[in-house]
This record gives sequence, C-alpha cells and structure tokens, in this order.
Amino acid sequence: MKALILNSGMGSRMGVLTSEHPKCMTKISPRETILSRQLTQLCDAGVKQVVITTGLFGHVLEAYCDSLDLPMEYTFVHNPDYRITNYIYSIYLAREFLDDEILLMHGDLVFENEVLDRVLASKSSCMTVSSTLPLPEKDFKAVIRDGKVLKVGVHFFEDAAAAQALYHLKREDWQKWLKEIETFVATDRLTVYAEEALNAIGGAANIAALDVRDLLCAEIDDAQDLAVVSRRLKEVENRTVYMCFSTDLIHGGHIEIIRKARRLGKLIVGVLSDEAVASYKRFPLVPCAERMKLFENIAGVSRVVEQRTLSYRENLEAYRPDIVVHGDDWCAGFQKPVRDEVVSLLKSYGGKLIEFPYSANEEYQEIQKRQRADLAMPDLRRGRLKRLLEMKGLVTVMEAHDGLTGLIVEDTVVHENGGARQFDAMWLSSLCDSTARGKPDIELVDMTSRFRTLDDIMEVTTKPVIFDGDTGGLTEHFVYTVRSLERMGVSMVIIEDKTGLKKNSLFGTEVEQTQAPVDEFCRKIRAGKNALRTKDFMICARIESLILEKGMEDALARARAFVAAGADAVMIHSRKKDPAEIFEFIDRFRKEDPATPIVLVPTSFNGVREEEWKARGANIIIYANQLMRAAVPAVRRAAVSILENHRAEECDADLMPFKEIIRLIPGE
Ligand code: SPV
Ligand code: MG
Repeated sequence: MKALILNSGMGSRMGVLTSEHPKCMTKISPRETILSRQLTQLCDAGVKQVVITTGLFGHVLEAYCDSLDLPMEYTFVHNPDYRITNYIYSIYLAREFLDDEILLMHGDLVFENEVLDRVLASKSSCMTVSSTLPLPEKDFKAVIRDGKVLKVGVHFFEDAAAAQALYHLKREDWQKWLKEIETFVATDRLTVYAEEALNAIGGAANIAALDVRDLLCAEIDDAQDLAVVSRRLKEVENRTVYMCFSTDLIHGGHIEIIRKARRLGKLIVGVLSDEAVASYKRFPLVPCAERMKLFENIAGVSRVVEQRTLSYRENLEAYRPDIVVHGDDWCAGFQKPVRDEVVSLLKSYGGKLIEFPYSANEEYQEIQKRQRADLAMPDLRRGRLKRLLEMKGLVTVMEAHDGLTGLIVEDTVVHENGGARQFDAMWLSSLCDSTARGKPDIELVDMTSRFRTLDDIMEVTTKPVIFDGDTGGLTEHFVYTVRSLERMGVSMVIIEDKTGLKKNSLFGTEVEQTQAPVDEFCRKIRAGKNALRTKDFMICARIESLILEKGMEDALARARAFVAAGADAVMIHSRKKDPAEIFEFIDRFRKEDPATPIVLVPTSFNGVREEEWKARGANIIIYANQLMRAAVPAVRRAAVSILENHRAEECDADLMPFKEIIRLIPGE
C-alpha cells in the first residue's frame, strides 16, 4: 500500500508560522512536526512508500523529508499551479504513481496511532468520521447512510458527521474516484475539493464511515487549532498502556504485539510471577526476575513490573493504566473471568480495553513444543521440586503408574475464579506400580522394572517426580538406586524405615513388619547423600512409627536423627482417619525444626484441605493411589456389563471414545 499526502496547499491561515516552510512542517510538540509525526507513524505501521504532493516551499519539504532519515521511499510530485488550483489537481498530477490501494491524507492532519491502525485494518475502503464531535461549521462533514459515506463536503448538515480527510481506499474504489477526478480536470474544474468528484459518482465508490469517536484525529488550519491539537497530543502521549506476559521465550509475535501496544501510549509490561505461570501453564524455564530483565531491554517498553496473580486487579489498581491490551483469545475459555474483571475495573475509572486479533502461529507453537521438551530434560526437571517448594510452600503431588496416567497428571488443569490449579509433581508409588502388574507391594517388583515404569512416565511428561523407594533395599544397593534416579532427573526418593520383608503401610500392624534400627537407617541416608552428584536431588526419610504404633516420641526421635543424618525431608505416615496424630507430629516437629520439608500421604486422613495442611506447616501432599482406585471399579464395571449383556452396547455410554483419549497423547 502507498500513502498519498497532500501538501501543496499554501497554509496561509497559519500566518507567520508558515512564512518559511509549508504548513506540514509546523511543530506540534518539542520533538515533532505534523509531517515527521505522520511519516513516523506510517513507517511504524509498515507503510513505507509515500507520494507527497508539494507546492510552495516544495524544495524545503523535500530536503526536510530527507533529513528525517526514515527508511521510506518518497515520490514528490510538484504542483506548479498550487496558487490557483486545489488539491484535486495535485492528485491528478500524481495519478501515475497511484495505481494501487492507497492511504490518502491531508498534510495538516494529526491523528493518534489507534486511528491509523484502524484505518489500515479496515477490510473495505473507509473514511474517518466522528459520531461524538459536534458538526463543524466550516470543515468537512460526511453524509452517511447505512454506514456508507455518500458525500463529503463543508455544506452538508443532514445525516452528516464530522469527517476528516483520512481515507483507506481499495484499488477498485480509488480508481473510480480517480477517473472522475480526471474528468473534472479535463473540464477545467481545478479549484474544487477532490471530494466533489467523489460526490459526483454518487456513492459508486464503496467507502465505509469509520467512526473514531473521541480519538485524536484533527486538522490544523490556524494557530488556535495548533494550540488545541498540541495539548491533546500531549494527553495522548502521556497515556499509559498495560500488557501482561507469561512467556519465558520472547519471539517475533511478542515483539509485534509490543510494537502495536506501544503505539497506544507509554507501555507498562506486567510479567507474570513464577507461581502464577506454574499454576496455569507450566513451570517457567526462566525465573521472573530474569524475564523482567528481558522485557526491560525491549525498545518501547517504558516500565516492567511483576504481576503476582492471573488476576490483573493488583496492578490495575496500582498503575491505573488508560489502556489494557490483550489478544482477543481470552474472550472465551478459562481466562474469561480474568477478562471480565479487567473490563469492570477499567470501567470503574474510565480505562479502555483493546484486544488484538489472536492468530496461532505454527512456528511459535513449534518453539513452545520445544520448550516443553526442554522441561523434561533431567537437569531442568530435577531441581524444579526444590524451586516449587520455595515458591509455593506447599506442593501437591499425584500418583502416576504409566505413561497415560502421567499425561493426566501433567495436563489436568481446573479453573476457578479466573485462577487455575494443577498438580505440581508426580508420585511413582510402589503400591500402584506393583498392583498394575498384579503383584503384591512387597518389593517384589525389582528396581529395573520400576525404572521401566519411571522411564515410560518421564518420556511423556515434564513435571518433577518423587519416587517411592520402599525401604531403599541394602545400603550397598541404595547408593546405585540414588545415582540412577538422580541421573534420570527424578527430584526426590522417599525411603521408609523398615527392614526385612516390607509390606504396605496401609496394613499397619495386621501384618508383621519391622522398623529398621535408627542407626542402620541413618547410615543408609548418609550413604545415599554421599552418592549424589547434584544439590537438586532430595532424599526423604519416611517414618513408620505411627503406622506400627510405636508412639509419637519414637516418631519425633527418628525424625530428629534422620534429619541429622542428612535427610532433606521427612515423611510421617498414619493410617488413621482422624488426622490428630499427624497434626501433633507437625506441631511438635515444626517447633524444633522450622525448615525441613514435611511430606504427607493423606489417604486415610483425607478430610483436611490443602490450605489447612499448609497453614499447619506441611510442605508436600501426595495423593498416592487415587487414580488407580478410580480406574479399577470403572474397568470392572465394563467387564461385568459385557459379560451380563453379551455385547458392549450397554457399557458404551460410560466409556470415553478413543478419539478423545488420544487427544491426551502429544503429537496425536
Ligand atoms: C505407595 O503409594 O506405595 C506408598 C504410600 O508407599 S502408602 O501406600 O500409603 O504406604
Ligand atoms: Mg510404597
């Protein structure tokens, strides 16, 4: 697209202001003239070819354009008869350069970027009008019917709106108008507005009225106009625009949206905190402080602030931006409540929401996929549990026993009140891994098989993994287990202080189980810690005193000893429904040790909400077997139904279509 700027007028109403240069070179701010502003705006919007008609001081204007040093391609068309003709003749002289769709504007027009963006984005030809401005006595008005401009001139008052000579003209419409201009020139009608030719074709050119309402779009005819427009421009330039980003990889799409946003005012970028990003998407690869630095160094970003929640409330109340910018993809879906809150907050103080059309770009989606793959790499995955603990205080962990349940733990997100919740990590349960193989949970499934399950899960997921290491086996074997787990990218192993044939804790004292002597278990912890290569991997000591009814004092004494031996966390277990003994353990342990993470598996004492566990001082909540327990009755029901009905039709309504199941699988 080419721009045509009409600058052959004399600007005589400007008085001394135009005694040495054309009107378009009048200063409208300390940094800008009308023309430098127009050209910069066009350049930023990607319109780089400009045809400028000139008259008095034509050479001054050409030299001035050159001095601006913009990457534009200029064509100057001089109208030697500028004193006795109107711009209809200048357009006529420039016609050979105007065989494309064009953006036509008067050289004395000052408009804000949003006006230009809307004019350029218009799918049909359009002219800017304002339904909110009073009809001007002497300036242009457009007669509008059904949203279409029928006539333009200074004498129309009926069905008219204030109009500005800023047009986007599709080739077909422009050619019709231009042809009529040629007819006017051929018949010597050279002193009329070019719009008279437009009126003469009686709406044959299909030009929509683009209502810019109160946005700045005004011409400067005299010194008074200049004062008004300069003041309004100052207001426009002092506007603040707010945008929030959660990305940790800035690509061309982000730069483009920043470029558009900063054209609307001073841009404040909100960077979503690590916790907020992790809550709804995935763990950020780059921490918030570094992401903030990235944005600080992008041209046009005036200020960078942290946004601590998905909700914009805190930052909108603190900075009261005039405009919030977002992609229009949040009008539906889980972000809708966030949007609704933004809309109502903006309304409360007169701010405005601008939504840019969102288009999914395959290239950027590919980058995001690669990022996800990075998160699965052992070195990036392993340390993330520690970071989540620091960040959130309490992390939630769900059992996975194969690739598919791993994907469910990875991808399940629930949305509530504009926020989002998902599991932080995965638990590789010995009970579920054994049960899935139809085997008892007695350390019968050997480590190599357990690692096979682990690998299946880790191959398709990115979340941190906590591995149920049972008793850890012989100390001599445990050191190898620890190294293997660390190398694979597991974040924590939990070993329980039992010896001999281990049975599942949920059997308690109904079966014979022996607790390991404290010294022996401490030696195992120490050996495991010494075998480690990184600081990321954690060894958690699981205390079975309450399960085996050895009492609270024994549990606390063991916790103390295991932490002293180097345990990075302690897990206290109980099979009572009443959480009282767990509460007591947490209270007493926390008084002695405020830092070491406490891990819980609330299978039997399942009535306590996570918020309460956090308030009491627990740090890791493991839902150890719920997914498997959910599956077994459903699977059995289907088997029974098919046997009973001699066909599968009856159970079909309870089954998920495979088409939906495969959606869980990446790449399908
Ligand atoms: C497991 O899930 O294998 C556990 C936790 O060890 S529990 O079954 O509660 O003992
Ligand atoms: Mg177990």
